Amino acid sequence: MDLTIDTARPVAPLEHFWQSTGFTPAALLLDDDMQQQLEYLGSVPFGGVTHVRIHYLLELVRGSNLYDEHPDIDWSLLDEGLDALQREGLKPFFELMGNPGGYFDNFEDDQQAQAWRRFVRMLAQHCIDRYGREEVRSWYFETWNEPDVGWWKQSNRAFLIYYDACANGLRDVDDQIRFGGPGTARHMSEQMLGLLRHLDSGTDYFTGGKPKVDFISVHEKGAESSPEDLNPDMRGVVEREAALIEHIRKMHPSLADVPIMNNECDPQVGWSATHSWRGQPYYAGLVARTLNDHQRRLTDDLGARYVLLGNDNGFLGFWGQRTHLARFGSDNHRRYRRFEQVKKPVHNVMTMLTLLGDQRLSVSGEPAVYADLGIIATRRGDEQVAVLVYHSRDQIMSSGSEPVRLSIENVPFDDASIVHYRIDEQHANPYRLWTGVQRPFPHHVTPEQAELFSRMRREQELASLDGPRPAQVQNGRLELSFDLPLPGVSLILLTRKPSTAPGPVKGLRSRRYHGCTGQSQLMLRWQDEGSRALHTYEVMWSPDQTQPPQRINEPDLLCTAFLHVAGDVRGVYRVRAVDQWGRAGEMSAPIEVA
Ligand code: 8U8
Repeated sequence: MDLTIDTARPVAPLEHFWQSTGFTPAALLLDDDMQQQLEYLGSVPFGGVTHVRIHYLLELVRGSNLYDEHPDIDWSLLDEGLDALQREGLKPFFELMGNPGGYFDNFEDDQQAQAWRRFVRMLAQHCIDRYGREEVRSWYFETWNEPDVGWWKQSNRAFLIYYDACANGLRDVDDQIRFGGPGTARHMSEQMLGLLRHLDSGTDYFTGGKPKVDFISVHEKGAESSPEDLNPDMRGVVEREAALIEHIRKMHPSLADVPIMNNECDPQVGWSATHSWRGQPYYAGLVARTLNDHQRRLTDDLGARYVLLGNDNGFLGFWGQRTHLARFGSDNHRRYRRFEQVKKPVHNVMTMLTLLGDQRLSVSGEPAVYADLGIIATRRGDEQVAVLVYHSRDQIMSSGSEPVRLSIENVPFDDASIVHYRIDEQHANPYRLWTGVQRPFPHHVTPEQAELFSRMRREQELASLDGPRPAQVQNGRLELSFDLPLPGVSLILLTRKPSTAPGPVKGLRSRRYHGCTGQSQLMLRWQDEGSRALHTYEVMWSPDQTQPPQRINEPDLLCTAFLHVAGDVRGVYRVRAVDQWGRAGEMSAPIEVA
């Protein structure tokens, strides 16, 4: 593949529309292992994971007298769950799903419809009081999950009344809160078509006017649920979404400009079934390719307002399950609060993607949409050029390698540094270490495996294949050649040297967790320093304030989290940022762990 990128020719803004994940049920938000996962999700820099879509959030709400004008509502568990997200800078993608107090089983009953609207109004007001109006406007609110496959127990008519009750409850408080649906599971199901008719030509149950809608959501996945590793059909996913977009334009032109999303865009239905590719680079490659195919086919070709693509992969589970991290330890979350978690390649690809710029660049030689090889070439102002190249195929057992030649032209700076990050079988792939040993069952991690976990954690960070080093930019032109294995994802960053060293690291905090290997664990989290010229964070430790600090993170870190695992984790911790020229920023204020 021979590609020429013209840095001087931005073709369109690049929205980072993929920064979302999801899981179920909401009660997991209260558990240590989910909270540790949230720390990792929140540590992806620059908001690389922003929205978390969660079923049954309203099951965390307890209430009585919900048919009354002034019901008694206890928000405390919901608050605890949403606080856990907000602590990590994450936002709920809030499905209005659940049955608080058990009052709601038929929205065709007017008393229940009115009560639901009132309840949603109180919920919106409560969220604004607690998190602020601007913050809540940056969330999404959505209907019940997949009302077409059994999550919804009421009639289709009741669903539309429920829809209007949600919309009006939110609008009663703030018209700028974003609301949509229906998040249906089956292609063009009656529940999707019925909602489109309602939004286009129906009347709002409460106002008699036009129903409110801020987005239309759908779920399209690549393969059905099966204990087998079916080869996913991600092209089919995009084409079915295209068919929905065409249907809306043809049948409901008044809705043609409503933003659209697939907020469960998973390669295979059935998050908990074991498909070992989910722990491997194959899945990371599919995510990169699928979002680029969405961008090209739906945004570029069809001109759709495509606003969000979510992988529903924020569950807790093992290598083969649909999760960001492999979790080891007892399945009984509540009783045995000891666990280990290791990052998967699909987590790290979110870090690669967040490093992309905000303008897409013109590329010549780009393969057609749906090709195995693809590129997303971007820049960010005059500071950075970021180019992602993937090699991915909808076929689980396939391998090989392709030569890639990049010619980057009109680079707007000379004093550039270059760094090449890579995910493939040999890079950022801790699963290969797991399979290389006589391995324990996930539920029976023992102290003998401490060494294995420390090796997997050395491997779990996004690592550089080449650089950072000075780039040979000549007359604004840089040539680069490499082989890209299948599956594989490369990210090349060309960065202008900032005039100053990184700023100080702020907001350092820590939390203890209990692992399974007998070692102590301390999670350190800090705020993003904000520099796109970052090479690594350095986590510094000393036994006390009088001793010189030493770096304890072996791998370089682009993320703002580090789990310190050691016999003892007492002492003084600090963190600083180091840029690609080796310049260190000011150390954070220390925290002392007794
Ligand atoms: C197609 C389909 C049929 C059905 O009976 O139930 C479904 C349930 C179907 C598709 C999706 C589904 O649930 C969603 O998908 C899950 C999964 O494991 O793939 C989860 O990711 C989601 O939380 C759930 O909304």
